[in-house]
Amino acid sequence: MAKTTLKKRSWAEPFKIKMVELLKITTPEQRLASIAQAGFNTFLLKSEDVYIDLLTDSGTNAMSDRQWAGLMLGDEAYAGSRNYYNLEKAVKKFYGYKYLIPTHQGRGAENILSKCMIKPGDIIPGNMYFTTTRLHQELAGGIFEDVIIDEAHDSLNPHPFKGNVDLAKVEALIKKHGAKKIPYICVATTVNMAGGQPISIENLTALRTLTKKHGIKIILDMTRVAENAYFIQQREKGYANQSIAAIVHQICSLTDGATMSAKKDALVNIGGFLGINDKTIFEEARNLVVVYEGLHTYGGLAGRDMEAMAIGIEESLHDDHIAARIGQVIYLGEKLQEAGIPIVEPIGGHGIFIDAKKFLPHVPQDNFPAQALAAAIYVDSGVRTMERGIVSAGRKANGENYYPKLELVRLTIPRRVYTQAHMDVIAESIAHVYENRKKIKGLTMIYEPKYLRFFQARFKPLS
Ligand code: PM9
Repeated sequence: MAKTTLKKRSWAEPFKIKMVELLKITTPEQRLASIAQAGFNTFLLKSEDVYIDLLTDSGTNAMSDRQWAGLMLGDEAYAGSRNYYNLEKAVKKFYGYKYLIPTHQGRGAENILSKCMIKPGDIIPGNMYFTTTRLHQELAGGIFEDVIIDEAHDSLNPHPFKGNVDLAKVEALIKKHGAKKIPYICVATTVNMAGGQPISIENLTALRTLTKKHGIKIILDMTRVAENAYFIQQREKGYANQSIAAIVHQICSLTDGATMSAKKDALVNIGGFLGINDKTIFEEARNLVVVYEGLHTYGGLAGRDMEAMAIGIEESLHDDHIAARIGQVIYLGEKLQEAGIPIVEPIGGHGIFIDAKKFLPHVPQDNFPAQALAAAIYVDSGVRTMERGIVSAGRKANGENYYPKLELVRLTIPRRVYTQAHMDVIAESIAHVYENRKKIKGLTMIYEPKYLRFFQARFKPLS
């Protein structure tokens, strides 16, 4: 008998399942009624009407048994909870920031930071906008300027670090406005709106040198920093033998502070923080947090949530965790590529981003192709995805729509939640929708809220 040899070795999740949550399977007729009732906005669906929920990886992670045990150790004192000190220890040890302000989630930290650091008329460069981050910058009177490399706006460009900052764009802003008008550069890891694309250590180091020369701070959006570190380990010369924890520490050391939505990489269902090295900014932030979030030793969180976060931070940096997490995203992405679905390449860290302009070339951007596609996917299989295009981009201060180059539907994979079989079902559904794509017409918006319209806007089909 011929001997079979394994061509490659598969990865598998570094955990086993201890508890399950049952899902409801609905009919296409039921889903059509649900999405119509939700104004063709997947944010407005009831979760019980969803089969596989890829709306977001935010707060949707499965916590470990260690984290659940941590919940029982919650010290719910109003002031000075021991869990706060455990969290402070974890942030110092793994990220290296000197001072910690806990917040209820990422945007709580963005609000405090923006209020502390931005004066009206200031310029805030960033490697692509993020919805809540830009809004807080604008509400503080700042003006966001996109300084990501051009390659990031092209869904098919294979650049391995599409999250990189274009230093020439930063220099041009310094020349135009003067360094005094730029309090900090906001640098995101695993750039969300670009399709989960990483920034390299080389680029961040060069940015550090440039900003130091001009006295400009770097504030990291470290929401998905461990995923970014994985791409550095896999793709950047000199990092193949470094641990995720070491790379994450190095990323943070190149910055002056960070905002964190711990609901993503840090493997919790709620929580965030502001980490900062400057004592003056810390003292102002510590004062402001009591206005908006809660006392500076809980920042809107229960003690038990801070404990789960401290444990989650440590678990998020395990090499086997991150390899399996991104391995699952890549598994789904490759299935979609095999089916000829146009997706953002290279495959990103936290999800697959379908290029809706290429998927539905017959639907103009003013008729919300990504929004329409997300609704069609839900009707096909009960898989809930999210629009990341013109609806998410919102309007400029003068009321005009932003027209982002990328018009995407995001299939975001929650951490430690779904199996490979779920990924197969998702890929089959998208392929089916693709075969029938000509039937998808666009939408018109019939209700538009003033802020972050993608959360609550309502639509109706064109035909
Ligand atoms: N991101 C996401 O689904 C949840 C809200 S928007 C649909 O991707 C970055 C890079 C994020 C992020 C949230 C926040 C805000 C900041 N930066 O949601 O307030 O991806 O915890 O964090 C979402 P919070």
